[in-house]
Amino acid sequence: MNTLNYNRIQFLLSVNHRAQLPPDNGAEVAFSGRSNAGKSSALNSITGIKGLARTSKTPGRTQLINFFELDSQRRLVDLPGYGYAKVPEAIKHHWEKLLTQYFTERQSLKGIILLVDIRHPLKALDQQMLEWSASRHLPIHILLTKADKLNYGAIKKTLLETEAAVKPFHPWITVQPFSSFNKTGLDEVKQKLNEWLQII
Ligand SMILES: Nc1nc2c(ncn2[C@@H]2O[C@H](COP(=O)(O)OP(=O)(O)OP(=O)(O)O)[C@@H](O)[C@H]2O)c(=O)[nH]1
Ligand SMILES: [Mg+2]
Repeated sequence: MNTLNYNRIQFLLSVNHRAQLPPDNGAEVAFSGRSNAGKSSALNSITGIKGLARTSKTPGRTQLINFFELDSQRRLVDLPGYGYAKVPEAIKHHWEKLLTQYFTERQSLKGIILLVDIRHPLKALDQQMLEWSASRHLPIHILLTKADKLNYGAIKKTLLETEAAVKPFHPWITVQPFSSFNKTGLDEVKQKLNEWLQII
C-alpha cells in the first residue's frame, strides 16, 4: 500500500453551505465527533502541522466544514463537533441539515474517523453516527482520544469494552486508542487513512 505524505497537506476551503462544497471526486476522510473530543488536534498531529486546524479549550471551536487537500484527488475534512449545548437552535438546525446532507450524499467520502474522548466512550450522538453509517455501508475508525489521561490498564479496558459495544452496529467499525499529546496510535490511524484514500 502506498504511504501518503500527510505533511504536504494544505488548507483548501471552509464551507458553510452545500453549494460551496468542493467537487465530489477522488477520496476524502472526515473527522467527526463530539465537540471538544480532539478532532482538530488529531488532524494537526497526523499531519505534523501545529496550526493547521484551530483547536481550543472551549467547545464549539470549529464552526465550518474545513477541507484540507493532500493532492488534487485526496482530502481530509475537519467537521464541527456535535453535542455542544450552548449553540443557538437556529445554528444547530443549519448544521444538522448540512452535515446530514454531506454524510448521505458525498460520494468521495470513503470513511469516517470518529473521535471519542476515552473517558466518555460512545454517547448517544456517537451511536447515532454508527447507526447512520451502517445504512451507507461506510466504514468508521474510532479514535479513543486523550489516552494520555489514562494508564495502560484503563486504556486496554476501555478499548475492549468499546470494541464489544460497536460490534452490533456493523462489521466495518474499528477502534484504537489515540493521543495527540504523546502520539499514541499515530501510525495506526495513518495506516487506516492510507487504506481509505487509495479508493478512488
Ligand atoms: N490531554 C489531551 N488533551 C487533548 C488531546 N487532544 C486534544 N486535547 C485538548 O482538548 C481540547 C479540544 O481539542 P480540539 O482539537 O480543539 O477539539 P475538537 O474536537 O476539534 O473541538 P470542536 O472543534 O469544538 O468540535 C483542547 O483543549 C485540546 O488541547 C489529547 O490527546 N490529550
Ligand atoms: Mg475542532
